[in-house]
Amino acid sequence: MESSGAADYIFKIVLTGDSGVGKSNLLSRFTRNEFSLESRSTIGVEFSTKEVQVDGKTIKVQIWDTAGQERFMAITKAYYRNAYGALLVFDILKASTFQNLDQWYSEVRANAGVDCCIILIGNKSDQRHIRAVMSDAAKKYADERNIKYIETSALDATNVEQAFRTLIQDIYKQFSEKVNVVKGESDVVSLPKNQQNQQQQQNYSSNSRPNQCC
Ligand SMILES: Nc1nc2c(ncn2[C@@H]2O[C@H](COP(=O)(O)OP(=O)(O)OP(=O)(O)O)[C@@H](O)[C@H]2O)c(=O)[nH]1
Ligand SMILES: [Mg+2]
Repeated sequence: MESSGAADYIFKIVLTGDSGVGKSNLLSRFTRNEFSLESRSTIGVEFSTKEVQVDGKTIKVQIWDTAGQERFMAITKAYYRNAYGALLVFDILKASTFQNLDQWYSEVRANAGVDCCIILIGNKSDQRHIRAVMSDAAKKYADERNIKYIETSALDATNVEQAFRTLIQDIYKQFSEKVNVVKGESDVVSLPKNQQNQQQQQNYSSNSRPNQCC
């Protein structure tokens, strides 16, 4: 989608998980509809944006693609700060990437906040005939943490758009609920409506974040 330069809201989201699970390709599939069989491992952090429409609003998402290699952990976890959502990615063909999820999950919770929306992504579903992690096990992991589970393929594009959109919609839904609370409180505080809107928009931009996310 073309950037209109006039987004209603800006949400920051992060991609996290072991090296090689397909984070960078999920991002390039979502933002540019591109896939590379020989993509290089991310060094530190990369960044893309995309605008999406939700509920008649234009939402600009800033997507931070973090390196999965252990040696970058000190750098990448700093980028979880102020994130409203995260895609926690593992490779359904590689059990170790599923076993390591706790580490990534804890880092997101510790640095982005307990309220950050998280979706568990089992990537490389195009190769599901040789999968090492069963859907039931991944679903159970997600259910125990009260998060959603989606299987994707960056290679053939299955569910990639849906995964990002679900996360963005979840963040927006949480945001709308908070706005309703603020509106309720504003009956008492009586802020002018234009000021309320400005304040709410700032709260959900990447630069200002008095409260943790959804
Ligand atoms: N079959 C298949 N291969 C994929 C898929 N997504 C990514 N790959 C391949 O997996 C390898 C690693 O993909 P990347 O996107 O670079 O992985 P990453 O998670 O960004 O890795 P780091 O940057 O090191 O953290 C590449 O060879 C991709 O072509 C997928 O959906 N299906
Ligand atoms: Mg990468």
